[in-house]
Amino acid sequence: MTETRTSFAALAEDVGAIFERAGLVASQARALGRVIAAGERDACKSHGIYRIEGCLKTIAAGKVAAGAEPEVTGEDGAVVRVSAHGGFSVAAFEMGVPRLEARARAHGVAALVINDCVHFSALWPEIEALTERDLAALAMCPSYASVAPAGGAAPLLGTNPMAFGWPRAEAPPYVFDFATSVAARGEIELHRKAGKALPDGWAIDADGAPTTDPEAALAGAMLPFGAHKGSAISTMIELLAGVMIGDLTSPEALEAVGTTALAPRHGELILAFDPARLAGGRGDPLARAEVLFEAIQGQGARLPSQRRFRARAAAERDGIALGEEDVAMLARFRRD
Ligand code: NDP
Ligand code: PYC
Repeated sequence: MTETRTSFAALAEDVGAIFERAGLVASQARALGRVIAAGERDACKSHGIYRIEGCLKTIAAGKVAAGAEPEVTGEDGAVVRVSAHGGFSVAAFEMGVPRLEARARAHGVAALVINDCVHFSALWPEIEALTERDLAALAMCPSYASVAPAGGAAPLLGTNPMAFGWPRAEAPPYVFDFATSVAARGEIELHRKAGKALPDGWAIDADGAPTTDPEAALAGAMLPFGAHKGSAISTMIELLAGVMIGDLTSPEALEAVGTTALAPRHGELILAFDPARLAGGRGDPLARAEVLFEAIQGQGARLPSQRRFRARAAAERDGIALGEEDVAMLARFRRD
């Protein structure tokens, strides 16, 4: 298969232009271009250019406020609140970050609440925006009901991603970012498109029986990771990043949008921590963290995001590799 190489900047601009042509206001379109190009650059295919089609469908269906500019709707102590006013989450996050940083520095810990956003993206770009500012960070959001709770057999919880980051002085940050389902729904869709069976243990069909058929899984329910443990963490995300911030839970988001084929609309919660401030002089937290990371790697284990950072380094050196299908897809979106 022939590969085409492109740069992050060129791909981000290309994708942003596709969204501007589809009617999205420039601030949202460019933010989407950056986050989708970052997914492609870091070899996170489930949240790379494959997502363009779903976002375009969401715009065409009128399920995202294409002209909305985010707005800071509250700043109160350690809490910053930004409304996306029905637009995609990414521009709202970018608006909230400097305020979140200032409040985390002032209080040691601070929260960014994003309300009324359409959310399809991976969380690690947001986490890295905070680790770059020497803050530790935790982000989470619901999605739409597609995961059965442990012991149940029907979709109720979302794939509810949770991501954490810790800044490192001499190395890329420690970052993990995962769905609380066994895999992201995007992975199931990629298996369906490729005609590949799912690994065992990812999903059940509409009758509640285990399945490796992606179509049956999409019609049935995905399973939480770690059985009751993932189910409880996913429920916590519904509570903290849905109920607590006055926004939609995954079942409510599905009811509002009406289909899992479009990007869901709900809120997001991002917490930022100032490690030096919280350590209160009891040792250097960044130096102590390095001891732990060294011990993990000393056993031959890898740190989360190392695969991603390797892919990023390769893409920065050689360009982002796009296959023929990807190039054709981008050309089609440019024409449509
Ligand atoms: P993965 O299972 O692919 O990866 C989860 C994390 O674990 C990554 O940080 C990964 O690092 C790390 N990891 C994987 N294997 C190892 C290993 N052997 N040792 C150490 N670390 C490892 O993620 P998911 O499929 O669960 O989620 C993919 C993306 O989907 C996420 O970015 C998430 O935010 C997004 N998502 C978004 C949703 C939304 O509503 N917006 C909903 C659900 C998911 P590495 O990348 O380096 O492999
Ligand atoms: O991959 O599970 C997923 C997902 C849902 C919403 C955005 N991504």
